[in-house]
Amino acid sequence: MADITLLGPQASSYVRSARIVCAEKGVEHELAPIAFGSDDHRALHPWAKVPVMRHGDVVLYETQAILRYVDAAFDGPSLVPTAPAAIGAMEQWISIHNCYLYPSAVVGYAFQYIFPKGEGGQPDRAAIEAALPKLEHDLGVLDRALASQPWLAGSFSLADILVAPVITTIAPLPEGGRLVDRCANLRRWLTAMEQRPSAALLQVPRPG
Ligand SMILES: N[C@@H](CCC(=O)N[C@@H](CS)C(=O)NCC(=O)O)C(=O)O
Repeated sequence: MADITLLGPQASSYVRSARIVCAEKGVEHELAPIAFGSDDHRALHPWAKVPVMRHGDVVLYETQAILRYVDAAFDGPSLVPTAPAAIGAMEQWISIHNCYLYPSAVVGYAFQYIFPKGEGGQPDRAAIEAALPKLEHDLGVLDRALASQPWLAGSFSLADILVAPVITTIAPLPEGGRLVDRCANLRRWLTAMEQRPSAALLQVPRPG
C-alpha cells in the first residue's frame, strides 16, 4: 500500500504539485478520485477543493500545507531552503502563485479552454483576450526572476513545485504557448523541471 493517498484528479494543477512533492521526496503515493462537492468531500475539505491528503491518521487540505508536510515528514533532500532570504523568496512565490498566478493563468485563461462557455460550446474569445494582459504580466515577472537564478528561491524548492504545473497547463494552449515561448528564462526553467524525476507528473492528461 502506498504511504500517501491524494484525493483529486491529475488535471488539477494543485493535485499535480502534491504528486510532484511525493515523487521528489521518493514517497510512494496513490491518486484516488473524489466525488466533487459530495458530503464525503466536504467532510474532508469544507471548501470542497482538491487535493486532500491522507497519511495514516493525518488528513490535510490546502496544497501549501500538504507540500510542507510531505517535505518535513519524510527523508530525502529538503525542498525548503535554509537561508532566511531564500525562505522568504520561497514563501513569496507560493503566495504569488496562490493569489495572482493561479487566478490569472488557470482560472482567467486556461479555464476558457477547459470549460468553454462561448457560443456552441466554444471558448469565449472575448474572455480569452481579456485574460491575456494579466497573464503576460505574471509570466514576465516570473521570467525576470529566473534571469539570474535557476530556481525561484535560488535552489529547487516547494515554490517551483507549486508554480510548474500552472505553466504546463497553459503552455500547450495557443496564446499561453506563445507567451511562455517569449520568456526565455521561464522556458529554460521549464526544461529543467521536465528533466527532474517527477517530470511525468507535470502535465495535464490528454483527453481520451
Ligand atoms: N487553496 C486550495 C486551492 C485548491 C483549488 O482551487 N483546487 C481546484 C482544482 S485545481 C479545485 O478544487 N477546484 C474546484 C472548485 O473550485 O470547485 C489549495 O491550495 O489546495
